[in-house]
This record gives sequence, structure tokens and C-alpha cells, in this order.
Amino acid sequence: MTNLDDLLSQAIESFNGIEDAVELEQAKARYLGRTGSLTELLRGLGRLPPEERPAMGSRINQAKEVLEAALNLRRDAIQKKNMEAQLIGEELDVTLPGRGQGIGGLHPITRTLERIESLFHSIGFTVASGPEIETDFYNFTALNIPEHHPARAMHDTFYIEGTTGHLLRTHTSPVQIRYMQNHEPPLKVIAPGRVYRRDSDLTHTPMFHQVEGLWIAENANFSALKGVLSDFMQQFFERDDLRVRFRASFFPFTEPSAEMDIGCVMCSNGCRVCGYTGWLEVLGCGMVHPVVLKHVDIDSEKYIGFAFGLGVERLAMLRYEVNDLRLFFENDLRFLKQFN
Ligand code: 2U9
Repeated sequence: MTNLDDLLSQAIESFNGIEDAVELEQAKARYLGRTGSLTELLRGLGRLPPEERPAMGSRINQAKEVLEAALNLRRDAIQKKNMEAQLIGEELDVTLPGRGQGIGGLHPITRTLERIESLFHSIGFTVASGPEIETDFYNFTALNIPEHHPARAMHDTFYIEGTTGHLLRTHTSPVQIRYMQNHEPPLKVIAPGRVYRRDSDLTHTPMFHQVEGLWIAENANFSALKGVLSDFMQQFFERDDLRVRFRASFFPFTEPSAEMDIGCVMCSNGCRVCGYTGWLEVLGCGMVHPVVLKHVDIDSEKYIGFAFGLGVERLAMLRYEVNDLRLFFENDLRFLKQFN
């Protein structure tokens, strides 16, 4: 029966020309499926004379086996080809160097804070911390900042809605108030941390870092203040010949009060950083006001003390020669990586 031979060679030829697995299954259905050509032939057996049926039946079955075998071969070939294409597409070069593991590093403000803490710790100061959300009493009243003082006005302070006068601390002084409530003098403490003010321009950010310090003792006088702060600045900037000066100033929580300047660390006689004066303002300080001591039940007849406050971003800018405050808060790795 040439019909069968033709069908067989036609089917095999068609299988071998197929490159796609789905197409191959469709071709299989055309020959071996329920309405496929070979299946039709098997069905037609009944119309043959009975003596021809067994021989024809066995030929058709053989042809079916040949076709199945050809199909399997083609299936394997297509699968192998697909796999090879996939492997080439996903080629993995195991000899490439790895990406490595980023070690990370400390933010320049953190490094500066740690440097300040370690210098004060080395001369006997304890490092204390406290809440960033404060009450009016700890942030203002205890520090002799009266009701009408501009520092209390809305434009300076972030008040927290829905609370009974809670606010974001505008300085770390509340930490020292709390410390004095819990410790008897003599005491030496610094309070580093984040503070918040409603202020935002080229030289101010709504959040910045302060370190404030307090030394209360029978003899913690203005001369001790000058010695401690001058030594600190010399060590912080690693300059033995650093010039310092104290100018009279005013703060509600200290009396007398002063501002401390250091000789400009960028130039010798005048530059843009020091405003062509040769001096840089670096901190505020003074003798703790007796009213403040009274608020924490310290006898101001027996004890005196000095306090100071400095801005960490400012000291970091001077030490690392950074000219734009905003760089500290943009988290640009090109900037941050320079400090590690
Ligand atoms: C207590 C009593 C007194 C802390 C002080 C300053 C002066 C000061 C500013 C420096 C730059 C804040 O970071 S800044 O903007 N601070 O000038 N701070 S005396 O006086 C205290 C602190 C706590 C119980």
C-alpha cells in the first residue's frame, strides 16, 4: 500500500523540518491524533476484505511505531537545541572577580561626635543622653528662658500637635537638667545629640547636632572654663599653637556669658571662611545662672559651674574643610566615602 509509505515519509519529513516544540505536537496530532491521517487509515481497515485486514493492520501499527520513534527523536533534538541556546544566553563567567562586600563607614558627623566625646571623656566628663521630645519645663523654664523670650516663639520651636505643650528639644540642655536632678555635685557631664529648630537656609538645617557640657563643683570657675575649652579646641584641631579669645555675650542660662573664637584654621590673616577677620566663632559658654541651679535644688552659695554649647556640624566643616552644610545630609556616597 503505497499510500501508507507516502504518508510515512511525508510525516517524517514534516517532523524533521520542525524547530519548535509546540509545532511538533501539532504535527503529531495531524498524523496520530484522533482525526489524524494514520488513525483514519486504521479506522478504514473495516472496509477491507477480511483476509487483507491482519497484514494491513500490522503494517499500520509498524508505521505508527516508526512515527512515534521519529517524533521522540525530533522532540529530543529540539529540547537539546533549546537548552543549548539557553545556556549560551545565560553564560556565567565564573572567573569574573566578585562584587565584594561593602564594609561601610561612619558618617563624618558621627566621627566628629565620637572625637568630641572621647576628648571630653579623657578629662573626666561623663557622656549623658536624654529624650528628643521634651516638655516646656526642661527645654525652657528650668533654663531661665522666660515666657516672653524669643527662643520660645513658634518660629524657633517645633511644637507637637495634640500634646500638652510637648516640643522637639531646641538644645541638649534638658539632658543636663535631668542629670542634675539625678546626681549630686560635683559633676562633669557632656550631652551630645540631635536638636531641632524651625530654621532652614544655607547655614541652618531644621535638625543639627550639639554637644553641650556642664561642670559643677565648688571651684569650677571661669578660669577652669577657659582652660578646659582652650585645651579641647587645641586637641580637636590638633594645633598646639591655636589662638583663642573669649568675647562677652548673653545667654539666659549663663551669667556671665561668652563666645569663644579660635584663630582661623583655614588661613593666617583673613579668608572667606573667617569673614576676613582671622577669627572663627566656635562655641558659646558661661557660668551657670544661679536661677538654673535653683531649679534643680543645687545650693548656688556652695557650688558654681560653667557650661558650654557647640554645634557639631560647624566643627566638622572646619576640621574637614567642607564648605556646604547640606552635604552632610544628602547622603551622597561620593561625599561620604571621602571620610573612610
Ligand atoms: C545647663 C546650663 C547651661 C549651655 C550653653 C551655649 C552657651 C551656646 C550654642 C552654640 C552653638 C548652641 O549649637 S549652637 O547653636 N550654645 O552658645 N550653650 S552656654 O549652657 C547650659 C547648658 C545646660 C543646665
